[in-house]
Amino acid sequence: GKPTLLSEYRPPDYLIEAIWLDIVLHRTATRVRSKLTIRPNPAGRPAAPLRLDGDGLVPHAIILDGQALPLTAQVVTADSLTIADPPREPFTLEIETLTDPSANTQLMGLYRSGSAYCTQCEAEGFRRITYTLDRPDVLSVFTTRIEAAKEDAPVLLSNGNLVETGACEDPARHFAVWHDPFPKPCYLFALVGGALDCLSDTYVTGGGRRVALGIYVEPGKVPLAHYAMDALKRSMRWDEKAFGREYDLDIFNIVAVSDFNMGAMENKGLNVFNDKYILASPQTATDGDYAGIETVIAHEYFHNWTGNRITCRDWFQLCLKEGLTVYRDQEFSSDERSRPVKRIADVRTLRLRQFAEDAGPLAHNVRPDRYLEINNFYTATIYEKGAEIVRMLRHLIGMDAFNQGMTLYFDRFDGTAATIEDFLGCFAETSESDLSQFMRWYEQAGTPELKVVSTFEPQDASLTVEFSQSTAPTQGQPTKQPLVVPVAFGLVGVTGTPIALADVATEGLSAAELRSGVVELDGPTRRLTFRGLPERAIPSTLRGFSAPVKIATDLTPSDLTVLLAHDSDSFNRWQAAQTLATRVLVEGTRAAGSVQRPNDVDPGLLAAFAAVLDDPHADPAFVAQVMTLPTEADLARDIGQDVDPDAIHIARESLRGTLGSALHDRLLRLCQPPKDVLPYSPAAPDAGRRALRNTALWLLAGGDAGLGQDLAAAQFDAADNMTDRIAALGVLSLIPGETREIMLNRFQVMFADEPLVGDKWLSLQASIPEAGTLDRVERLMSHPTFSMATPNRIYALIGGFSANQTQFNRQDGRGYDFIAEIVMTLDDKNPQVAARLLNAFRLWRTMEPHRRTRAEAALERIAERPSLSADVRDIVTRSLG
Ligand code: DPP
Ligand code: ZN
Repeated sequence: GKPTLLSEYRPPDYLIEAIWLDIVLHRTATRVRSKLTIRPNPAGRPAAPLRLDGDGLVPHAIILDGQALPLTAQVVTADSLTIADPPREPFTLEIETLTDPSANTQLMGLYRSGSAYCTQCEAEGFRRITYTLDRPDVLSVFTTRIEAAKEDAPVLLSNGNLVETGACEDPARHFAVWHDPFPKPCYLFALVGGALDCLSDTYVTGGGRRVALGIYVEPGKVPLAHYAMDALKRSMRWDEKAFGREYDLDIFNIVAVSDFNMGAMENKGLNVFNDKYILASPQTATDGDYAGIETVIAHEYFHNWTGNRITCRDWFQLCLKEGLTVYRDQEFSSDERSRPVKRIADVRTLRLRQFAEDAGPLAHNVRPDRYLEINNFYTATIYEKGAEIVRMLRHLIGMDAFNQGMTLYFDRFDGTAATIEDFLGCFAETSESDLSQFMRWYEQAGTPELKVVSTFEPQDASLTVEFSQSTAPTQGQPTKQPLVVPVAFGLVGVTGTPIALADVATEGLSAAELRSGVVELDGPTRRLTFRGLPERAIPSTLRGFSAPVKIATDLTPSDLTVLLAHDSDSFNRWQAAQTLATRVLVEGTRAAGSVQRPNDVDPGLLAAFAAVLDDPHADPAFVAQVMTLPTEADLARDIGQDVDPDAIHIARESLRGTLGSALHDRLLRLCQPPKDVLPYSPAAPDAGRRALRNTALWLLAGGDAGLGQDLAAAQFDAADNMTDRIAALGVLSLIPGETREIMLNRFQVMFADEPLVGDKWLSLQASIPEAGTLDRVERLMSHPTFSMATPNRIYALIGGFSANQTQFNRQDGRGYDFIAEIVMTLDDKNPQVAARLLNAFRLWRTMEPHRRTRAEAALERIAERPSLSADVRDIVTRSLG
């Protein structure tokens, strides 16, 4: 195919003011009649032909202003409907098509999930329902009539407000009419039909609007939707308080479906969710699952303003709604939970997913300038890095100008399809600053590296700090420009005393920077000097992770230990621990698996970890984060070339063992069951205590597998919640032998009727870092728990395996071959999920030569396949490029 280019954007030649849909649901033959009112767009080309998008459609009738058109190939194909010489005045087009939702395995457009009908239209799924101008800058008012057999679909839902329901002439059939008064692009259309139960509630907005809330689930699952409902109401309240945004319809519905490619979808007034982000009980969901539900509920709800009321002009602007909405959901969760711990978790995710993307051939701009398949751009770069850009903006212009800018954006662009330039323009205005250089964050791929070199002169007690930035080339972008990097900065005395910047003589800092503590680096280098310091000072750089950059500091282990113990910025305390551990692990990897004894690890590091464990005032969730070692994937990315995943694994297991032994008594105390047994609550403080206990168990088991096994087995049996149970099983899964298999079986039997718990069971086994895992995964593919038709099952087992660093990257290449085979098999049925799995190869070039050759061969095999979807073709081509 030909790429779509940002530079070739043109306004549409025609606008569709209204779309009436009349949809008669049938499992294999759903009839879709649409009536479009179309008029020439004054901003478009006059008298241009009208070309509507379709995708695999079967047309039955086309009527232009009451006149039937011949269904010739010049007029209509499965993929387009063309009117060569349309009327110059407004006109109507009526179209009838027939579609088979049961045969729709791509899960785009109208499809079946379980016994329900549902839709997914973002990005280009509406054209699989009927012919339309399928682009986000065409906004239409939708009215949707749905008809079905009462037995087949007692519940009929669409966007907006319910205006009519009734029985049909045939008393076994009924209908519902929904009207959405807000013009919207068709990617926000949704329809659901089926036998669903509903959890109902009401919400009254600050302005007094009564909103009927409904969460629709499979029959019998209403008790599992209460947490989601609670999260929804808290999100609605928060958006009023934080951004002054109220909900705007009388109804807000959410439907949970079990077959869904992505996490969830923000369709106007009718969100459709992957049920994994709705259903939860203490017995089946972990603390992480609850946090995920809260986040995704908030995210989709917040889209009502950032995405729906203000949408994107074109798909290049995807980060306009996604980055901003991730920023908003992160802020929400920070307010609802612990802000420092949330920040650490978000940065972990950013590094694991986005830095990895940036480090390989799939690196792309936060605002791409070309795409072959837009589905492949729902990435960590668009979402997570997009959110970081919004946060940087806040750091740079300050909270007040930022909030004013958001308000201006909402006021000015409500009801429109906007661009990144529109968005940034609002902040340039409210901050009276020039953001043109800042714009580079959207236009330049790759993770910048920030180097910090500091020199202390004891004679005059002065400290000089030199910053420099550089960004390595990425595919298609050989040279990089300097970015505007907000560096939140402070000083910590070598004895741990905080040193306020205002209290020392400084050179090179503006008054505003002194006030805010945010240093703006906009050139390749910058130098700051501090004089008259009370003692040697250690720079604390990039506090709160104020910019999405890699940081290289010259801090010594003892400097880092001071920061870990004393920095007033929690993020940098955690970062100090990570840096210390990463250094030990990278060195250990270099020693290629020479097993370290406990005394090989710097005693300073052990003492620092011990001190964190001993701190009676520390938040357990924070301590758990400090004690959690960098992942094998993080280390592989940091090492960046000639990676040997086995050596990384050995080094990390060795450090786990060292810490487990050296901190044995402390960890054992933390592993004791809590004294007062209170009912489970997913709230942050309780979750934090569980996280610490489970991290301690993991470390302890690294030092003493026998003790670890006993403790984990006891915890598994005693657990009244999934968090503790799956954590125990996770520890057991790392200890080969009979006990592990017995416990895995027991778990499976306990939760045989819970597909979402089955996913945990599958992915846990797929992550076992042992040579037998691939055979195990292949066996599990024929276990009744697994199904190649359900994305969640595939993500759990196959995705779980591809994230397994040592086993996906097996030296014999079998891991690569296995994933390649699955990608090719799946591609015929569900190209989106196949393309996602293929992302596992994103860092193949950083592997050592032997593995690199194997990975390349597997990719070549996919590329040579004659019939590939656009999705997989795009990823495989870029990966090899
Ligand atoms: N727009 C969705 C979301 O990110 C993805 N389909 O919420
Ligand atoms: Zn989103």
